[in-house]
Formats: sequence, C-alpha cells, structure tokens
Amino acid sequence: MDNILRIAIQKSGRLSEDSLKLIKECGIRFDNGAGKLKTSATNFPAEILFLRDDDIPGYVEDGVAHLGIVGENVSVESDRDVNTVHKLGFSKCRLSIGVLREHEYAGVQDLDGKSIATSYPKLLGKYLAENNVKAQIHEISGSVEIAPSIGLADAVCDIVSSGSTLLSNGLKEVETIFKSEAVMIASKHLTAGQQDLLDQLLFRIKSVQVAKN
Ligand code: PRT
Ligand code: ZN
Repeated sequence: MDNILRIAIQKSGRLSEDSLKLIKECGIRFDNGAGKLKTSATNFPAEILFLRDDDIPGYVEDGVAHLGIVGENVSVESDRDVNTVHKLGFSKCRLSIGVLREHEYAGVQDLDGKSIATSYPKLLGKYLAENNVKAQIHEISGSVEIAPSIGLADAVCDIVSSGSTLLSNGLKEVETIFKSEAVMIASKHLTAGQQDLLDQLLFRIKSVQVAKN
C-alpha cells in the first residue's frame, strides 16, 4: 500500500470533468466505467476514488485518500488538517455576501445586528470577526439565495460565479470574502514513496499548466 497514491475526486458536479481531464492530461490512464466509486490506473501506481466533494478533505486528513481535488472554499471551510499542495486554475468562483437589491448598503458595518444565511459559517464567521461585525449566522445547506426574499435572513453569503443566481433572487453582491479555485490537497502522513509519486504528479501537472499558458 506504501507505493500507491489514492486520489479522491468529486463523483459528479462542477469539479468532476476538469478533475478527470487533468488526471488524463497527466498521462494517467484508467477505466472510469459509469457508476464506479473506485478505479485503478493502468500505467501509474494510483487509484481514483469518486466521492462527494464535502467528504474529500476528511478522507485526506484521515489518510484514507492521499490526495484530493476540491474547491479551496470547501477545503478551508472543512478546517481539516491537510496540506494544500497546488492551485489547479479551474472552478474559479468567489464567496460573497449579498443583500436585497433595494437595501441601501454603505459598507460592512451595515451588517451589524443582521442575520446572514450561509453554508460557510466558518469562513463567514472569520470575516465578520476580522471586520468587528456582530451578525447572526444562519447555517443552511442549500438554496441559500432564497433566504432574504422569504424573510429567513437579511443577507446571504454564498458562492458566486457569473452573479446570475444572486440577480434572479433580487440580490446584489456587496462584499467578496474569499476567492476560490480547485486545489490539490494532500495528507500530512505520506510515506516517502507516496511523496515521490506526488512529486512526479505535480511535475506533470505543472507541465500541463505551462503548456496551456
Ligand atoms: O454533490 P457534491 O456535494 O459533490 O457537490 P456540490 O453540489 O456540493 O458542489 P458543486 O458541484 O455545485 O460545486 C463544487 C465546487 O465548484 C464548489 O465547492 C466551488 O468550489 C466550485 N464552484 C464554481 C461553484 C460555482 N462555481 C457555482 N457557481 N460552486 C457552486 N456554484 C453555485 C453557487 O452555490 C450558487 O448557487 O452556483 C450558484 C451561483 O452561480 P452563478 O453563476 O449564478 O453566480
Ligand atoms: Zn458538496
């Protein structure tokens, strides 16, 4: 087991296609038959695990997976003890605060005493503390953007890409609190053999990235 790298990627979602593409562009071949949760590479000592993105940092912390590809937003929010070894340049997005479009907004102090719905309580809590704002954090797991229009919260803090979801829910983006992209995370307990494989993989990833620029 010492000389195999187990790489966790998202099973199905916004990261999946680019994660698979990156691994393939590194010259690693494997059979990803539909519905498979695990596959072995045929020309590199690696296994690929297909998981929900939220589970990836924990698997990597525990060493069940040695590497993972996940949004930096998810990795940082998870607060797991892992190394971020490389930024991958895809799935770029930002974590932003939005308020109802008709609300006048002069600055972050306006959030004092307000309630904010989010799936990112740790990142939001840190931002509010750094800005000396006392707001109530409502943790919800999905459809965050609907909260203000149904009176559940005064504001939201969610992932934004094009901005169209905020817009279609009558919201405007007022603060960006975190910029994210896909990152490769690694376990802190790699064997020397696994570290060597990781170095080989990172060399290939960097070559792919250079070739694209
Ligand atoms: O099922 P699983 O748990 O694995 O996946 P998931 O549904 O939790 O995650 P997924 O696939 O939606 O997103 C995976 C990662 O992609 C996120 O953690 C981010 O790092 C990144 N990413 C990039 C995004 C977006 N862009 C994005 N636009 N994640 C989510 N969104 C959502 C956002 O939550 C909001 O609802 O899209 C909406 C906003 O998009 P715009 O374009 O309207 O602004
Ligand atoms: Zn998820």
